[in-house]
Amino acid sequence: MKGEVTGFIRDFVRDAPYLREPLVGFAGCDSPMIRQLKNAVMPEHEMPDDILSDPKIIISYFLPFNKEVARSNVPGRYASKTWAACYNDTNRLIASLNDALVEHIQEMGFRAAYSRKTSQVSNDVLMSCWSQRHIAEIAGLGTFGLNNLLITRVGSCGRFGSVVCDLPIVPDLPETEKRCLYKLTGGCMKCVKNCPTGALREDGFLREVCFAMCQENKAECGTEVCGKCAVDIPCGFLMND
Ligand code: B12
Repeated sequence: MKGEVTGFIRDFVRDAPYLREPLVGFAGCDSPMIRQLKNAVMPEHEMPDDILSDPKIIISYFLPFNKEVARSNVPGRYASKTWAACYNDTNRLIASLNDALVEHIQEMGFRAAYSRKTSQVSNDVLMSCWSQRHIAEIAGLGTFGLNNLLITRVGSCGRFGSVVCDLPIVPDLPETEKRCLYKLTGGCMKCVKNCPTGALREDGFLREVCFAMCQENKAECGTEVCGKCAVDIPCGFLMND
């Protein structure tokens, strides 16, 4: 069944011209790490059974951008038009993929649903009640980098989505392999150097400062993005596909 779900996701996004092949991981709804999200993120973080009764598995997927998208976002202080367009396109793609995946799972004779609370709570609370990166980490898709992004085996430059379901699937285990050069060697820090505002620092991440930069970009390119910490870094792309 893992192969069926993974194949469905890969086929669904195959024609998106700005993506590489997706990664898919499976988190067990009874993992103690899921319960801990109320502490790690916030008390209002949803639990899988807020989304679907008697849930078994969270399907988490990573949609990696291609190199052209990343390269477009390297020069200058502001996000490229291509980066902004890909952000908007992947938002739509994630929504339609989730709907199609739910339908597909129902056709397989099982139940599925997804969180509707994936945006930030408000401009004052820059967190969501369903943290895609934390879910992806539990589903074995990657480990956190100094850039504060989840670094998968194909890199950190891309987007995450997820669907809760009751498919009888054996969960994947969280990865232990660190891929962030700073965490491995104390060196690199390219993401910190790329950050145009100092939001990303060696000693932490200032989300309000990052958000202010995303808003500055909105005035420039119409979309609240930035992404300089996801491009022109050694961990943006880790496999040559
Ligand atoms: C709110 C939000 C923002 C806010 C606040 C950012 C933030 N860090 O929270 C703002 C607007 C500033 C923002 C900016 C960006 N965002 Co944003 N954002 C979100 C959103 C909606 C919720 C994030 C959230 O609630 N985080 C929860 C808090 C508690 O987590 P946190 O601040 O990251 O802190 C945790 C990690 O650092 C982690 N951690 C760090 N090191 C380690 C080590 C270990 C061992 C562990 C266990 C944990 C850990 O623990 C911290 C505490 O829990 C998600 C979508 C979603 N629903 O998840 C997208 C999301 C996180 N954003 C994303 C992206 C791409 C961006 C930008 C690049 C903008 C852009 N698209 O151009 C920047 C990057 C900022 C950065 N480097 O983190 C992607 C990340 C993809 C990836 N590869 O990781 C997401 C997942 C959207 C998606 N669907 O793919 N974002």
